[in-house]
Amino acid sequence: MNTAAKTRQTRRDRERIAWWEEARFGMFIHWGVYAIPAGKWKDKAIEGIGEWIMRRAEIPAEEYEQLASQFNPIKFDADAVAKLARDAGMKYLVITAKHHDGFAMYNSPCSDYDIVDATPYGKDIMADLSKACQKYGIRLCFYYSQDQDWHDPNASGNNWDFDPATKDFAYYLENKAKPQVRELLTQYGPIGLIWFDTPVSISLKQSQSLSRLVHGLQPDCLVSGRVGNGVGDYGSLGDNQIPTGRLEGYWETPATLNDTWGYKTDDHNWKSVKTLLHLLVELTSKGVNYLLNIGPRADGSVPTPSIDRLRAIGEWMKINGEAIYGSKATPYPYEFPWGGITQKNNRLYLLFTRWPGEDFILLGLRNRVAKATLLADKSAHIDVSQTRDSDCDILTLRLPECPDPNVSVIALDLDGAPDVDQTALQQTDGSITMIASMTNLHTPESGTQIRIGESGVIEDWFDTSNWIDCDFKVSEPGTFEVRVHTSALRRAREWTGGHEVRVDIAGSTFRKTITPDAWSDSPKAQYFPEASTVIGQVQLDEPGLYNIEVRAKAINKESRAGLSVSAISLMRE
Ligand code: FHN
Repeated sequence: MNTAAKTRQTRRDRERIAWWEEARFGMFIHWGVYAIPAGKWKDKAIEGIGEWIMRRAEIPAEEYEQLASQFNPIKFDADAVAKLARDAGMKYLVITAKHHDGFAMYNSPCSDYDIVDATPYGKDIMADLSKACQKYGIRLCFYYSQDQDWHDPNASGNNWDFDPATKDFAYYLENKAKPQVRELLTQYGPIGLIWFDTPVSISLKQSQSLSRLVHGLQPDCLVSGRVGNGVGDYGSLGDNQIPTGRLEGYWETPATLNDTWGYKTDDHNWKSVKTLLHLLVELTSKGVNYLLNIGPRADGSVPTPSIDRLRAIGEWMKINGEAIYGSKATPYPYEFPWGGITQKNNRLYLLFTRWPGEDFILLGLRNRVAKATLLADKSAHIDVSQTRDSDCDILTLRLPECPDPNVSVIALDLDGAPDVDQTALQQTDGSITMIASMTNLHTPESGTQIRIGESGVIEDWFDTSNWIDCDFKVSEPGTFEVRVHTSALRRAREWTGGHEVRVDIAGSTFRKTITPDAWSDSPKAQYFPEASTVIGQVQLDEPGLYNIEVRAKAINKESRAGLSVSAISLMRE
């Protein structure tokens, strides 16, 4: 599935996306008639995400259709939903106008299978939402499943009712998808974006024609990367995917509060406010918008755990939002164990998910810092000192008590645009981390070439003639444990090891099989497991610049992802 956005941006493209780039945080709403079974079909719990019940249980379209006659969401309060988004600090709202089940959650003149014609409720919730969003300054956006439609014989997805051999996707696109997209863009005023999804069979020409349709009807409306074939205005990472390191360009991650998107009675796996804020920090500091989902019940009410969490995020945003809205990704090439960094003009924001205590040291910042401000208490004094030691800039902050155990933010006013040493530097805890995007890729002229994938991890490492290397700076010499970190990928959600690697560092050579010596427990690894393999110990006796090389000696043939290296790390013992 190619979900990246177009790579060349015109001035018009940049103007169109400016509001979205500023917004950083949005609400996703998965709501449809699947909220009635809510994960159970004929008393049987159906595994997986709630809105997929029709496909997972292979419910015949004629039977599933009957759900519409029970759909009466009298508790749906468009005003309260838009206000919840506003109170959470979200700037846009994307609601499922039509999901893969094919049911239109709006008044669709071209179909009777919609909320107005097929339900006892009979009203158009999108008209109400459009008004409410305008009232609260939220951009209304629509999710539209352009490829899968399990209710339609010509669309993708339903092979239990409809013979795939007789499907005519072009007919579906012209006669249902495009007319419905037209309706969505002409019935509800200005729309922020159309969130297309799962481009399983759509061709490049078809993706382009859908995108042209959207831009033709509403020139300011964005098209999500999942329109397919690299055509969208911005890229969409995998569901709940957090990249390794900062990304270039425009990216968004759709994410869940629990595990499902559409409401399921038995999904109580709610993420804590702390985790959600950590994810917000991680995504924003990497230049990725966070589109966080709620799944209303069939009666239209929003589950209380969702409301509570969003309100708590909103409280945090009131104090710390300036570090999020309109911010750009960190100027640092690597990640920090204590949190993330964002930037805006000459300001750098340090977002601490782990408060460092009294003294905090940041290495590699070449600017002069005029002032440090704690956003939660602007009157708190923060002592700033800057020195330069063996070719490295050292900034020390003397910090007050931790104001917010979830995330606390310090703004640094700099003497110019952030200027940061891009070398891998040894941190004060003795560690050195080189993430995949910092390494040099050496690829063969023929054969499969490795590349840095959309999530910042090395992909396509199937050919053993590829290799990588990276320079790093040691300031405190000693014995170091060397690790290679590997990650699951979007195309193969399961982590696989079994590859043999050779690592060369400072005259020592190690051979090792990739095994999960330690699993990452960071929120980032919840849906895309990450493991590290201990390669060996190396003695680095002098401070200075070193180099590390990683080669694949054998690739596990069973692995669909290949050797997916996310980072190399050294830790002084
Ligand atoms: O299949 C859908 C899924 O139901 C949900 O809508 C997510 C949200 O990003 N998108 C698809 C899977 O990636």
